[in-house]
Formats: sequence, structure tokens, C-alpha cells
Amino acid sequence: MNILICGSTGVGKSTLINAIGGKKLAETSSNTACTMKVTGYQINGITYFDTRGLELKGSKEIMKIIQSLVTKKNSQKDPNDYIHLAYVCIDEQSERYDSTIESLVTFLNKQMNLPVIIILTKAYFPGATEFSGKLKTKFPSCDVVRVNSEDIEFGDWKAAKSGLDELEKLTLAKVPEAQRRAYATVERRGRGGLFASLRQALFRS
Ligand SMILES: Nc1nc2c(ncn2[C@@H]2O[C@H](COP(=O)(O)OP(=O)(O)OP(=O)(O)O)[C@@H](O)[C@H]2O)c(=O)[nH]1
Ligand SMILES: [Mg+2]
Repeated sequence: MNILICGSTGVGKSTLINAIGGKKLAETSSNTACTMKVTGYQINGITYFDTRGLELKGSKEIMKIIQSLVTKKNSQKDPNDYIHLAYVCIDEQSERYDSTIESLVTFLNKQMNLPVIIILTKAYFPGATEFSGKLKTKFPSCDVVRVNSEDIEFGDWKAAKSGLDELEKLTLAKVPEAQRRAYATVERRGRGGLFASLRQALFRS
């Protein structure tokens, strides 16, 4: 299973990978754009692809890189090599997403037929669910989960890591759908081979 992780710069894509892996795998930075090229990290049988963040300047160029990566991967013969699921990260504290993020979600979910989980990172405050509610309404075909990937403290105030168990459960629940969609993409390209009709029957949703 391959998962693509994308979103704006500094939202916490690499920090999320480190939280999932339980150790420092990817470089992170609190003040500059950090991840510059796509890197795959294997954690418990899943490959997570960390990508360069969409920056205000140059977001179109980075968007193109992500689009061509997914298009290339999902044109391969073997559906096991596809990107099967996308995590689109949005910083909950910013309470905003721009039109590039909207286009990215549409590209992944509609054009590439991938299940998309929108991850609200830096979700420090358990009761603050207004923004996630807005996103659920805006992107009804995506799941939305709130995650705090790192413990944080500021004076007397503390927020512990949270949401990672929920993300794991949600990801597990998405596996059959992700597989079905990958096979459906192969079918559409006419590369179904001998068992094409069997697959069609099995995976018809
Ligand atoms: N407490 C807390 N800090 C976070 C979280 N996500 C990211 N951070 C912090 O935010 C900063 C940026 O995180 P990165 O993981 O480097 O962000 P990125 O999305 O990979 O950024 P680029 O590689 O530049 O695109 C780091 O200082 C992290 O420690 C989170 O969920 N909780
Ligand atoms: Mg990064």
C-alpha cells in the first residue's frame, strides 16, 4: 500500500511521518521550507511518500510535480505500485486552505480516483471542531481527521499527541476501497488481463 502525503509548506507532513513511524525519519523545520524532494518511507508495510510543500510562490510548479508523480505511478501495469490513498494536510491553526489545495483534492479524488483523507494538523484543542466541520461540508467525499503529531507545551499550557489512533483506524478502513479503486483504474485502461471480468464482478461497488 502506498500513501501520498501532501499539503502546504510547514503544515506538518514530515512531522506526521515521524509520528507514524515512532521515530525521526524525515527532516522537519519550524522556520523554512524543508522537504525538497519526494521521499518514500516504509513503515509497517506501508510506503508513505513525503512531498515538497506547496508554497505561496511556486505552488503551481509543485502542484505539477505532484500531479505528474501520481499520474506516472498510477499508469503502471501493477496496481500494487500505485498511490492508493492520499493524505492532504491542512494546518488547523491557520483555519484556511487556498484554491491550490482545493485543486489538489479535486485532482486526487476525482481525476485520479483516490480516496482522500484530509488531515488537520496541529489540532491542539479537543473541542475546536468548527473548521473540521466546514471542511467536511466542503469536501463531502473525503474523510477529515484532526491530528496533533507532537506533544507541545507553552508555559503552563500543554497539548499531548492525539488523533493518530483515529487516523490509523480510518486508513485501515480505507484499504479495501483503495484496492478496489486501483483495480478499477487498471480496468479502465484495458489492462485487466485474463481475470478482468472476474475482477469487475468482485470489485463492483
Ligand atoms: N505540536 C505540533 N507541531 C507540529 C505538528 N505538525 C508540525 N509541527 C511543527 O511544525 C513545524 C513544521 O513541520 P514539518 O513537518 O517540517 O512541516 P512540512 O509540512 O513537512 O513542511 P515542508 O517540508 O517545508 O513542506 C515543525 O516545527 C513541527 O515540529 C503537529 O501536529 N503538532
Ligand atoms: Mg517536510
